[in-house]
Amino acid sequence: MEEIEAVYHQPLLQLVEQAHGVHAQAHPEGEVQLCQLLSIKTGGCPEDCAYCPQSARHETGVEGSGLLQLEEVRAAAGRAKAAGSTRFCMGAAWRQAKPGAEFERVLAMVRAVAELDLEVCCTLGMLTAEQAQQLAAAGLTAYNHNLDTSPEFYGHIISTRTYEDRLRTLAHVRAAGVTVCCGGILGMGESERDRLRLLQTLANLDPPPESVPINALVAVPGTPLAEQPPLEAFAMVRAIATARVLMPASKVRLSAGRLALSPEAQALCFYAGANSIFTGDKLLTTPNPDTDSDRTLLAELGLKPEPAAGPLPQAQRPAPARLEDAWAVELEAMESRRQRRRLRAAQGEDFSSNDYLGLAAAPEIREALARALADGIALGSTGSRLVRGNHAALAAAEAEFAAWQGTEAALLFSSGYAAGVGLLTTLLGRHDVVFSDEHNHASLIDGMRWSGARRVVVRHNDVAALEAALRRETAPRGARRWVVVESLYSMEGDAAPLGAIAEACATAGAELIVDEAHATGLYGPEGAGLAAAAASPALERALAARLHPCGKAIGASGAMVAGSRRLIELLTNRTRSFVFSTAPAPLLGVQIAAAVGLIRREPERRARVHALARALRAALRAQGWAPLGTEDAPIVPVVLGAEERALAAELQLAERGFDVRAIRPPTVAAGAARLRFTVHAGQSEADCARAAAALGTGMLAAAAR
Ligand code: SAM
Ligand code: DTB
Ligand code: SF4
Repeated sequence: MEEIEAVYHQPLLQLVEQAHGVHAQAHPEGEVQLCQLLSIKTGGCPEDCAYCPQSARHETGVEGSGLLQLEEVRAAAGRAKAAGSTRFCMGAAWRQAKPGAEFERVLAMVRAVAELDLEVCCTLGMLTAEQAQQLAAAGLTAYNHNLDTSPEFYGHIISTRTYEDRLRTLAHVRAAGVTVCCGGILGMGESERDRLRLLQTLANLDPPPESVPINALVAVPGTPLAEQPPLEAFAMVRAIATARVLMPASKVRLSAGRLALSPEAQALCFYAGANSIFTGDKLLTTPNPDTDSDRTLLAELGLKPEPAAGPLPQAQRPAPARLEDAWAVELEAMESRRQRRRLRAAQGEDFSSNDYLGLAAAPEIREALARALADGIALGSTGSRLVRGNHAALAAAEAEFAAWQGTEAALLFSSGYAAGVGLLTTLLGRHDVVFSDEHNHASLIDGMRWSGARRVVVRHNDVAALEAALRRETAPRGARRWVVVESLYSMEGDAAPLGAIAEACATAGAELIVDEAHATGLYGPEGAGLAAAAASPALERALAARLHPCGKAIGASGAMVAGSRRLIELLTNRTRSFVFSTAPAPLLGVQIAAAVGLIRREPERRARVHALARALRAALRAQGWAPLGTEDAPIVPVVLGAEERALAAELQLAERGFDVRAIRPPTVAAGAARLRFTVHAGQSEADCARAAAALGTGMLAAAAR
């Protein structure tokens, strides 16, 4: 208890700062889950909860109602979803849920809401173990059952049931595999110690509740607590911050009582770790801020509604007890969404790989590897780079790479993902702000998220939007601002306006990080990439690091980060995906060095790729398609819209001997499913024409016209 007191009684800003730090480590920052409440059975409750307008023992004028009809609930849930809520919570003014027709109707409601892919929560009073299991089987995500206050103060508020009753229901919920939503109310006349005892009790539940609603008393005339003075805003902030520190992984919900909280107080609550609110102008029976004012508040604070998580197995159906069964259910759910992917051997003419220059099988590189093998190169690296794995071939590849890029140094990572996540988690501080192109690769997004920096997503390749965001979004004193972009986008096939982006960064004093995944080897002097091509004083000033995955035009694997000697030394010391990985096999160093040499010596390879890209685009246009992307870029996407169309096109091309892959949501936006063609130096213009014809002569082209 002393520890909790020490957290709670810190100077307010220090407490908020601590909580914010905990929050940033465990949750995507700047996201707030929107939830909608619906009272499915109102008033007339036999319990004597002193705060509650629905108790039959208080004269509150709440109009009672019987249990709503299924269709009313389904319609309300549909409206909630359309308004952006991702969780729907149904409350009934019952002491306990009684078995029978009404409970069956509640189960049907749970099923109906789950079918809408919303998280489903219920609060129905006490439950038996069997009822909890029935709700689980119907698809319930969470059960809300609050402890309300400390065990010591509880008797002052409720006499008709005990703390132990509450804990028993919570245990039934847990045992059924439903997540627990459990919190309390502040401002009922309890002491500060009572508030801390409540938080302590919640945090000591094993595991702690996944969801912790913190309510401020809505003092309803007619209830025994009608005359309670309003809760001090800072008490709410302290309780939220302390809950966040004690229960880092839980959703902390800023629940009832927001009408009495100023926007500034709510802002502090969000900063301290609240990441959910109830929206809509009514809670269960009492008023709540209207949707428009909440929307304005969130926009002002730079917060955005948390996107739907996608159907969790738990949200859909009870999680089977056996792990293998639970995995089977999850795989089936993917199958039913047509999102179950399978590893398969490549077949057909290659119009899908990223081996743009044909180096993955180049004889010159084979020879370099054969020579190294003949010279007795070690096959395994035997340890991490900082221990025994720092093989001369890896260091030589880095030196060759840096010389090519014109940077002081370079560092090899075992994959592009490891490099992206590692670079960003090392460089970005949690107080920093990072401006991220909306089409950045998942490795960059994960790195930005895990860094804890505040992420501002900027419209794809829109320099004016970036400039506006840089003017608008400032960083706290001592923190930095970063811009993270790719130089050629993998699913769009278009190049970034790097010169203008660098100017914007230099003007705003922001640092720039460029991922050259698809441009390395194809553009710029000696194929060094688009950053090298865009060289300018502004780029020189702004560019902090560039990332060069080696599994695309270089035809190998791994990834290099290129930059200053200090940058590379910092990464060598601090980047966890580097420090804690076994070094790549020395042969990878030989392969990358040989490929870089070839790229520098043979400009004709990339010239071929650019010519083929133009040829394929022209051939597709001739068939009536509108390929995306920069004219000479080797990635040639054709948007087909619906997933089914993209899949049918993939199949049709496969039947005709071409390997072209459909790219579907969530990799691209809904309704923007596409085919992603790529071209390779070894192909001919005639090959491109045949591939376009294979798409164009099919029923797809007919349907599109
Ligand atoms: N009958 C069920 C029960 O007690 O669990 C469910 C409904 S009850 C209205 C859900 C929760 O809303 C209560 O546990 C309480 O924490 C909160 N609540 C009720 N009236 C409130 C009020 N006037 N102000 C703040 N929170 C309130
Ligand atoms: C919770 O802790 N707060 C929500 C939800 N759980 C069910 C309910 C608040 C109700 C406020 C009073 C009313 O509107 O009746
Ligand atoms: Fe009934 Fe729940 Fe209100 Fe208590 S809080 S009176 S149990 S509806």
